[in-house]
Amino acid sequence: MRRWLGACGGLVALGCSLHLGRAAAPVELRFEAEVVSTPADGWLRDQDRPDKWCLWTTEPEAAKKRSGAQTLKTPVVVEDRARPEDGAPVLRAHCTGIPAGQWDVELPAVVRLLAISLDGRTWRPYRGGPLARGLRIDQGTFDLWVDDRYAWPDHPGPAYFDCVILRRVGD
Ligand SMILES: [Ca+2]
Repeated sequence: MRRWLGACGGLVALGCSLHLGRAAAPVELRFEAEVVSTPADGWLRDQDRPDKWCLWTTEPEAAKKRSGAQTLKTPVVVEDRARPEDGAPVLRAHCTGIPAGQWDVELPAVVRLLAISLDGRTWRPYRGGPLARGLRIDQGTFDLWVDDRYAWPDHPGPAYFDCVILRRVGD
């Protein structure tokens, strides 16, 4: 039930156009990282460990900063990791119930570098902004793999995986 609420509760119409002849109103889908990601034992609640994600629920003013007032965060990555299996486990975010169309994808407020992959094999660093633009989704699902792999030497600390946002850009 929680998974269902998390996925479907994020369907938000951001406004509707009054211009006749316009296509459907812009739509944003929001999937909470801790709802759609597996394995669920890949994180510990409010505990920092070098080999686990932390589901951080005790951050001051979390309701203002984080979607759902909580976020997953990585361990501190001191230097780039050689393999995905090092450090915290790779998380697979499986987003469902997506209407067919074209979508921009973004992860908000990452702060440092997450490792992301669209196929579970090819990785790249990601610090925010468009993760994909105009991605065609016809089968109702979007999968993203997220890992702790890249260091941020100038200001070491965690990177945040809060939620996956899809914004509709076309039919
Ligand atoms: Ca890892």
